Amino acid sequence: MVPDDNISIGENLDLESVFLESGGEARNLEEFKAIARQFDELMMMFSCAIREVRTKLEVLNDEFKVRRSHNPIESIESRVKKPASIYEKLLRRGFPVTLDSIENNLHDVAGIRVICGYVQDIYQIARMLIAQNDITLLEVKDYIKDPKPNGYRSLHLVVEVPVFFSDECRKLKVEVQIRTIAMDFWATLEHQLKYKNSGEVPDTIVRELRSCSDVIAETDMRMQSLYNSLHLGEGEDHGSYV
Ligand code: 0O2
Repeated sequence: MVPDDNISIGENLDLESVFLESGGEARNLEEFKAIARQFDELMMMFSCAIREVRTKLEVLNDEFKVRRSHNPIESIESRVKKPASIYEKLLRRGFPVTLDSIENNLHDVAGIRVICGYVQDIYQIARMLIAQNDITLLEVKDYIKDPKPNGYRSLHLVVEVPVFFSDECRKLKVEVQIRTIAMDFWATLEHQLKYKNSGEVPDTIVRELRSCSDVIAETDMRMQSLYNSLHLGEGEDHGSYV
């Protein structure tokens, strides 16, 4: 079935009211299907944006391996945000639940997590990524320099990347989280603890998590010093982002 003419990609579609009003009627079901198709298309575009940025990171890592015998990146994970999380975040932030709103108001629908060996690798990878002339840096949150009160540490970048489709070039936002293996270990376990306790973690545990994060940060620094002392002259980057 052909969707109604008044439903076109990128228009201010009110997903929430269509969901609520659909009630099994054919016309609304068609609208629902049309919107679902456009939602799928948007998610496909975000997943292509992830591939573009991921390839850039893999290229940098390969180059480092060959030219400098060093692997700055240990692993890369990526995901497109789940529909339920998108919906929850739009509501929590007071944004309309529309396709345009997803694209304009959320910066983490496409997410990439880069795990590095050393703290200096984080800043080096970040600088090299944003120096590329098709990448636009939209936002930086340096939770390494300024950790969250709970001890969360990571460098977050929001970048925009052009993606070429058959009939258009679309600029899409991708959130890149870059952290060390140690920071990732902490964040993964902290997330699991929070999730298992439905977000409610007793104060004693919160304090203990913060203390573990500080120990981890100290260890990251010591590992960086060990690396630098064995690779004299190679480590010009001293962990500063700008
Ligand atoms: P998921 O599953 O990664 O999508 P928000 O906190 O999302 O309302 P904003 O500005 O997007 O607002 O937050 P920010 O600070 O950029 O961080 C968002 C993401 O960073 C989170 O995504 C987590 O992946 C990670 N993060 C931030 N703070 C913490 C933390 O205290 N602990 C852990 N483990 N991870 C954190 P989402 O959307 O929560 O989840």
